[in-house]
Amino acid sequence: VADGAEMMFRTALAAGVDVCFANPGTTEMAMVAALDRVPGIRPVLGLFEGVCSGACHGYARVADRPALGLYHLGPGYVNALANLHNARRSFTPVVNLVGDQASWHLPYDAPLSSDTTKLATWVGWHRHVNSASRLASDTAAAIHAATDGAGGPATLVIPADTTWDDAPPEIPEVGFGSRRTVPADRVMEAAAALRSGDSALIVGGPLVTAEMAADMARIAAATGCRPLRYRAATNELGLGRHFIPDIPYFPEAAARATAGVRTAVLLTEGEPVTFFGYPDIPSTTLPADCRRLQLAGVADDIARCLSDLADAVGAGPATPPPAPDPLPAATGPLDIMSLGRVLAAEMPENAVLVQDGITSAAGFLTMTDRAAPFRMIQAMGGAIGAGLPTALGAAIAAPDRRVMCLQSDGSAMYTIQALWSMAREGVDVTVIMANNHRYNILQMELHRAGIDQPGPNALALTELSNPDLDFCSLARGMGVPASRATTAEELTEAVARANATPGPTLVEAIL
Ligand SMILES: Cc1ncc(C[n+]2csc(CCOP(=O)(O)OP(=O)(O)O)c2C)c(N)n1
Ligand SMILES: [Mg+2]
Repeated sequence: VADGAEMMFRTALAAGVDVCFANPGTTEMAMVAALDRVPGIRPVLGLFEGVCSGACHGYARVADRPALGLYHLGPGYVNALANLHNARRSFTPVVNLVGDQASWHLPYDAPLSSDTTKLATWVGWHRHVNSASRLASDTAAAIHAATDGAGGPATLVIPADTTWDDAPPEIPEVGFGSRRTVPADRVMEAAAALRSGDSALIVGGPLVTAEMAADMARIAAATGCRPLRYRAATNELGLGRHFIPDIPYFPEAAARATAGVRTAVLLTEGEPVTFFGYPDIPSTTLPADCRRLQLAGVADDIARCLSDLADAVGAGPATPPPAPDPLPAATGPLDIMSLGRVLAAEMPENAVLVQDGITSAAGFLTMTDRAAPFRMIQAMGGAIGAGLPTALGAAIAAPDRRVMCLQSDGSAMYTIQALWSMAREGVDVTVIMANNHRYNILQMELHRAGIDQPGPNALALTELSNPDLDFCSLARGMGVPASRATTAEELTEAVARANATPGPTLVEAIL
């Protein structure tokens, strides 16, 4: 006879969910044992739960189906939450299996007990499993919930007895959810609005493909609208693809990007807002008197809606974008521009780039159209510590592609142990560690707040020095070969070598 845990994994496998990023404990032992009876599921150990949840995010952003995250009661799940928040904000399907005390042990209030079900409410759909006979159907419900509409994390709280008790051997019906189709009359209304002059077409959501960018360019050519991206979690970019600018991060730049827009047609999550509130600056970035037309949201099929919209405005056939000027080779000391040039020049064809460079990515982001075609993943939730785990998950999902990871130093240290999982799994990842020895963005924010000469305490909380972090030693200590570059020539050489070497390599770029 099967137990609940075995039927849980068999159900996941029946849906094509076959990777489990895990950090287990005693309450999950029946699950751990069941993985040897359901060998189709690949277990990947993460040495911190935030590694597992970030890896689930990266995996789904490439594989287009969820992975399982396996966690140990409330404390383990809480450790996973920041990257689950990033997954939710990126509309990424993830299925969380959170072990809990055996139901009859809970009243004794043992040390690891907490209100796990209450914690599970934080990032979306959640269910407490009541019996072993329900575990498989609850798993099917979680898989559907994670993939339906907008997509996002779905969490099962699983008392240990429901995993080890006998369960009926039937696999329930299980499958993925779907997105909605935007009705034709709404598309016609938006087409008219785009033609009204001074209009903008703002697109985002889980994935903006090269075809979607081409449709945006066609619609812009037909209507004169301004095409912009907003909250696009994954983007297909690079040579031969239309360069559609993002609405910038800082509010002044964001307001400039949308200045003069009188009609905005939105196919994304809500209207553009600033990341934070600042005194005397509006929270929304569109002009106050601009008409907003929400054509599609993230629960809709945005790709289909865009192509319907292109038809509705009578757009011409897709044309290739104008060829950009060739990039001059980067030379001399590293800065964010030369770092960007090296990355653009060394991007392997069809790579996946996990972009978590924070301020060090600013150069590269102006020249994405010079790189060989690639897919870029960025965590939309703003919780730092996403990059390395996301790269781990992306690489497990795409064993035939090189994963590049542009990673800033401060963010890296939240989940640095993802490097160990990369080494253990032997995944092909090139990490470019942009080491500027500081929380640079926070120093920029201090400057924005009018503090030009931060005091010693403000510096203590924003400098990553004394001691300096040695990322080459950290990487080697976790089984990842590493080297350091201080010039563009050194970085070019090291990245080219890393890209030609199977397995993970870290290149520390000193800025
Ligand atoms: C979970 C979480 N904690 C803290 C922050 C606040 N925060 C935003 S950026 C940042 C530092 C980023 O430094 P680094 O990764 O080195 O990038 P840099 O700014 O130097 O480019 C911090 C601490 C956050 N966004 N998320
Ligand atoms: Mg930094």
